[in-house]
Amino acid sequence: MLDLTGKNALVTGIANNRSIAWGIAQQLHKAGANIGITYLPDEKGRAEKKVADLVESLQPSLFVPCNVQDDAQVDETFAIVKEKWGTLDILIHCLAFANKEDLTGNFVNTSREGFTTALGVSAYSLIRLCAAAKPLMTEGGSIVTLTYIGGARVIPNYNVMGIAKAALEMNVRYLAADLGPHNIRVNAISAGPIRTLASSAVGGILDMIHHVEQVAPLRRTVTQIEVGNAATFLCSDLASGITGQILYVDAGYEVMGMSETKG
Ligand code: 0WE
Repeated sequence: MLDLTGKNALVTGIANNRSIAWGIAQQLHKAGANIGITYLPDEKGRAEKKVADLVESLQPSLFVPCNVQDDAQVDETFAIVKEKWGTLDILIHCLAFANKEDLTGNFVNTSREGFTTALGVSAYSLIRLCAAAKPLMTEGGSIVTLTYIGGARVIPNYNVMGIAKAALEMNVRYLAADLGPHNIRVNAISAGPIRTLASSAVGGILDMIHHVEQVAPLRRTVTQIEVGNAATFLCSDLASGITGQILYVDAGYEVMGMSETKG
């Protein structure tokens, strides 16, 4: 029933073997999808080698640099998709960035430049990728992005990323309405906290994981593979009636009130 054979899936946001995007790519591949990978290029080409080595087992038929802050790189990425694949079925958006100084301390001190950076990379980029993907999704499509509960409620230190995720979640709804007539579905997965390159760079992530292990209904955190399974479902025909939704994959944490107690 869940079979992505013959589907072309472009996955953004793999940095290393802890990336949630890596969990998603593995599960899409397992379901039979043809995989394309974009990576964030760096000056020394280290990222390219690292990601290329990691994804080798998925035999990606596309491997392209794409910094979403550069419109030319986005255009080039989808020109390559069009040339090599012709059509696109699945787009996975796992991109976020805020300046480190904006992920700690007093939110009120967020700078205009820091706000613009966070919203541009983390929220606007979804609109841009959807616009580029739309003409290639001629047989319909499924687009999945990653969000976090900090976009819906206040999480200490998440700060400007919370505003970026709130914008991203609203993007999902407007994009779902806009692209729905083309049979393109747009959904987000709100993942619970996971130790990744991005989360480990912020102080206190282990305390947050410990908190989730105490209070989440399942008394544990989630894995990249569990997020990958949910993404694979959303990209499959099993989810053909689902668009514009935020699906919490968080061991149930989101339903809890009084979460300082164990219920
Ligand atoms: O969305 C995220 C992480 C996003 C992120 C992380 C970094 C760290 C390094 C965006 N930009 C940067 N910039 C850097 O320079 N998460 C959901 C993980 C995360 O980040 C947090 C969290 C959690 C959870 C930040 C503060 C508090 C909790």
